[in-house]
Amino acid sequence: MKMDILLGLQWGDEGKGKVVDVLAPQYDVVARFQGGPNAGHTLEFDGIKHVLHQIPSGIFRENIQNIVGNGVVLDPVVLKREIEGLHKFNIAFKKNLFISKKATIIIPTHKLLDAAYEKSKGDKKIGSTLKGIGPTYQDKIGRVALRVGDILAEDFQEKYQALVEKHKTILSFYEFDLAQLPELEKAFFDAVEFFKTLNLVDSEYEVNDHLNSGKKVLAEGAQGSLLDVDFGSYPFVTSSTTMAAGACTGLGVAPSKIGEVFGIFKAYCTRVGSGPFPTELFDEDGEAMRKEGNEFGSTTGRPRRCGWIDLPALKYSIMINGVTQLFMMKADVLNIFEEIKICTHYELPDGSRVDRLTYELNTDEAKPIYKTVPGWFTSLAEVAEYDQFPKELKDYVKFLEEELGVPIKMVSVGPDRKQTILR
Ligand code: 2SA
Ligand code: MG
Repeated sequence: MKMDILLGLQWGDEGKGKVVDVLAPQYDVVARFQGGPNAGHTLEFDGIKHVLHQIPSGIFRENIQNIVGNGVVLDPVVLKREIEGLHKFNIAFKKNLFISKKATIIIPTHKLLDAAYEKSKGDKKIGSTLKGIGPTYQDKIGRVALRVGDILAEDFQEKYQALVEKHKTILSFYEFDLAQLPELEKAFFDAVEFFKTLNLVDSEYEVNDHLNSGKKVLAEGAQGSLLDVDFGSYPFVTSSTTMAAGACTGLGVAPSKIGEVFGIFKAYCTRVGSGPFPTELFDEDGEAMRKEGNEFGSTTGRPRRCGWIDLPALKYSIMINGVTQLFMMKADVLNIFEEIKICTHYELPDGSRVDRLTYELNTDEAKPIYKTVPGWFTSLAEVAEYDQFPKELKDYVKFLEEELGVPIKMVSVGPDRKQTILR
């Protein structure tokens, strides 16, 4: 069997959690390959809203195994809290959750470093979620990080202390107050004990064994392609490989074993944190989108920046990921607009038009060129199949599909599992 990949094509929060939840019944395994507690995947069913940070979105299904791969950075404190928070739903963690021993551990000083680095950047800050993501990946690449398997070894405490001393030296350079560290460490070691009771495995064998025995595996991306450390709007990116190739390195699956690549995008655009966003709206339309779409960070609660859909950016993401099917989310948020804008190009100060995200493209100077189309301006609450879509929505879907060159196979018209229309 080949492994399918599902990922976001914008700046995150495209609705990946919901799509995984809808697709999950077709899969035996759901696996996370990058990111960590910075992610917030929202799933809504039976009138309850769940936000998952580190646990794969297949966890609510009894017959699905959930794997956290080596490419992930894990905060034991957040994981413990997340698992405890789900206890009332009788989830079979022992049977269905597996964590790579090669995943990297976020320790308390990584979070302090995240805060210190952000503070030192002043108004050039990344707008990080302050979950310690950047400093942890830095230590991984710097070959000094602690990995999940290390917590089982006798010298874990020593290894931990060596890393903390290193961090303290850096933190003293930033004159960072360490008063909260003892309390954070207490919670950390408490969570590490809990962590030892979970299934810690060599997940690359797990995933490949599943594929070889004919099981269906879905790799679940976090954040979005435009936050990828190589191809995103650097330096305003996260520190992991969020694109499809990251599923290979983050799970230990060969490129020749990749099947479908599902690209998720919102019918408009949002971004949380700093960095360029050419189609961002600063007017009442943006405000209305935020309110209608409830666009607030599901991890940090920060208001998300909102704007119209950006086709050059989407085309770029489709290219670097090799997307084979598109899923459009949150179409219902656009119900409130009589007219909808679609950015097809950027105009540069010299008057030329481009639709490529080159290194030189200065998005502060690039002006989005819009095609304006009529909105459907009606509720989609009663829509249960594609034929019932208002004509304007069908036209919107068709126009995007033609421009993007990849079929839009699913359109979401509301938060519930049931409000997901297949084409
Ligand atoms: P970090 O914390 O180092 O990964 O931050 C670097 C940039 O990546 C952005 N980022 C995100 N963008 C959208 N959604 C994310 N997850 C949460 C959510 C975010 C939240 O689902 O809403 O609750 O605020 C996410 N995680 C990281 C971040 O904003 C920085 O621009
Ligand atoms: Mg999110």
